[in-house]
Amino acid sequence: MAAQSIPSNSGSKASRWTQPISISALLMLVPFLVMPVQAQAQTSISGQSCTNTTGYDANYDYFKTKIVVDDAALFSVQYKNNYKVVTNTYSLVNQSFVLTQCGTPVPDASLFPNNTVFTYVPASNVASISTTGIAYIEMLGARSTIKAIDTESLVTSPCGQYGLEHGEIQGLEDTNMTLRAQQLSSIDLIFNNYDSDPASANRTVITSEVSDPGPLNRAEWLEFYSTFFNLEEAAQNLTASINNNYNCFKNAVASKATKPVIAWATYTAPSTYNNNTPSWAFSNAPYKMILSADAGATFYNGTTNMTFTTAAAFAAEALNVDVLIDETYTGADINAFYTNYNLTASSPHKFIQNKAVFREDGLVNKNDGRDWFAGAVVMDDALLQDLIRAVHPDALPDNVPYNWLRNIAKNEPEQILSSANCTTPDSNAATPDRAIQCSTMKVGTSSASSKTVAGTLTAVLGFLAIALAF
Ligand SMILES: *[C@@H]1O[C@H](CO)[C@@H](O)[C@H](O)[C@H]1NC(C)=O
Ligand SMILES: *[C@@H]1O[C@H](CO)[C@@H](O)[C@H](O)[C@H]1NC(C)=O
Ligand SMILES: *[C@@H]1O[C@H](CO)[C@@H](O)[C@H](O)[C@H]1NC(C)=O
Ligand SMILES: *[C@@H]1O[C@H](CO)[C@@H](O)[C@H](O)[C@H]1NC(C)=O
Ligand SMILES: *[C@@H]1O[C@H](CO)[C@@H](O)[C@H](O)[C@H]1NC(C)=O
Ligand SMILES: *[C@@H]1O[C@H](CO)[C@@H](O)[C@H](O)[C@H]1NC(C)=O
Ligand SMILES: *[C@@H]1O[C@H](CO)[C@@H](O)[C@H](O)[C@H]1NC(C)=O
Ligand SMILES: *[C@@H]1O[C@H](CO)[C@@H](O)[C@H](O)[C@H]1NC(C)=O
Ligand SMILES: *[C@@H]1O[C@H](CO)[C@@H](O)[C@H](O)[C@H]1NC(C)=O
Ligand SMILES: CC(=O)N[C@H]1CO[C@H](CO)[C@@H](O)[C@@H]1O
Repeated sequence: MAAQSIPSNSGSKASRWTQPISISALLMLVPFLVMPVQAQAQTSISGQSCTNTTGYDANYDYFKTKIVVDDAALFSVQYKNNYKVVTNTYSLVNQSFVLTQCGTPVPDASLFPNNTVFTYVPASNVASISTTGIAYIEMLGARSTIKAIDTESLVTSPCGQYGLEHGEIQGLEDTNMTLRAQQLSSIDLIFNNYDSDPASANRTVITSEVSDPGPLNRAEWLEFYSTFFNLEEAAQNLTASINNNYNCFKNAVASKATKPVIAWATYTAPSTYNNNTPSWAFSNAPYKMILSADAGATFYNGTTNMTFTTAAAFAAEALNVDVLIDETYTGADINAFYTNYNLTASSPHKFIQNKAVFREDGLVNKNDGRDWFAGAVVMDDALLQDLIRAVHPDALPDNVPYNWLRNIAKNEPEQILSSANCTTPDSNAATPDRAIQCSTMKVGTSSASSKTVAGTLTAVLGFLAIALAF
């Protein structure tokens, strides 16, 4: 059984598991012995198809749009005329993928490290082991290539659920490994966050979007995924749009005089995994620090320790936290929160008095699968929008809807995603980003003085320019 993938890169701390997974499986990122994979029957996606073998021209550049990695820290892409070398440079992975334009010759395997995976592009028959990978592939408009999904009961993507219900996508078997191997044997390429299934290392792509230490880093993994589908142009357009929108939100709160204190916290119940010792901890994941700062907040992870063995010690450290994001997996309402942290509605903590306690389960499926591990990893502009709603709601239009971060202190409900929410059942349609368009947003739409943020910024910048000119 595999896990829903984990977006937290918690620095020195071990990742927080959200679904059962064998820790030894995580550690099995052993080098893979790999030989070039033979071409399987390829069908075209998005109007692309294999190169006509007889027409192969070694001097022709088969990849017109090339990725330039400028935000992500954990992958690289190198282009040759008829193949590209994509490398996951995360130290725990350190593996290259040689993507050859199908119908053209595969380069000599001896030129590459022996754990290199060879495949043909554009891929048209893939599986995603994590729900995170589905979100990336769908945003690129390549859902038609997804033939199998693991942890299918946790899929939040409405169109992913639609595909499963309509037999376009199969769920991978979790208990009968013979059957699972049979299912995977018909798949050309398997995206996984951790390791590979038996006998499929030479078809597995390990992705590390959840370990890349910044929100825009994570979004840029769209470009990593795109190389497998020759969808670089779409990926560049998407990341440019996410970055622009993200930076617009960031600018909209940059001049806020107050920077409310925000903390991301987890309660870990006693269990056999921790010697029956409960703990209460602040997160210091780099992407959360960056997101918090970009939302106009002051990131807080304690003054003495980050992890505490009594609720009282944690509570004492958290007294002046204005906004608390509770990352505990279970405990869906404010009363459960009070129980987990041994607090009450009359505790003096600012986040309680402010009614500012948020959870990451604002978008879930009917089985409590969390879109936090899927859409929220890639749609970083929408994620920043959610965080600004938690910290500086006045910077956003009135009643802007929430995505993942819901306020349990105000009893905001979980929003259930089902196949009925798939508004683009065409499997080549790109999943739209959940963010509002920041550049056109009207702040305080209920008042007569509403104005766009872009307009305000222009006015402020214009004023600064005049001031500086003197
Ligand atoms: C792969 O190469 C490494 C050294 O570069 C070597 O230690 C290892 O045995 C090789 N694996 C196989 C299966 O050849
Ligand atoms: C991939 O690996 C499996 C077993 O690990 C092997 O049976 C298969 O032949 C390999 N495929 C290629 C094309 O080398
Ligand atoms: C492949 O290319 C050759 C030479 O350019 C051409 O004669 C042939 O018709 C092409 N085949 C297809 C299926 O396009
Ligand atoms: C990554 O793998 C390459 C090729 O096997 C090797 O030369 C390099 O030292 C590795 N880098 C790290 C950081 O392990
Ligand atoms: C596992 O799947 C295989 C292949 O479909 C099947 O032959 C076998 O009976 C299954 N085993 C069990 C225990 O269901
Ligand atoms: C990318 O954006 C450019 C400029 O807006 C547009 O012309 C092009 O069609 C877009 N391409 C894709 C694949 O979205
Ligand atoms: C901080 O950690 C140290 C060592 O783990 C421990 O001795 C100390 O009591 C902790 N402080 C608090 C406030 O929990
Ligand atoms: C919970 O807090 C109360 C005081 O607010 C304290 O008396 C009690 O011992 C605490 N319980 C635990 C389990 O920490
Ligand atoms: C999902 O669809 C239902 C109707 O089927 C709708 O009520 C709900 O608002 C939608 N949820 C989201 C988050 O779009
Ligand atoms: C208690 C603790 O470890 N606090 C850390 C919070 O994060 C900053 C970096 O922003 C560290 O310097 C602190 O040590």
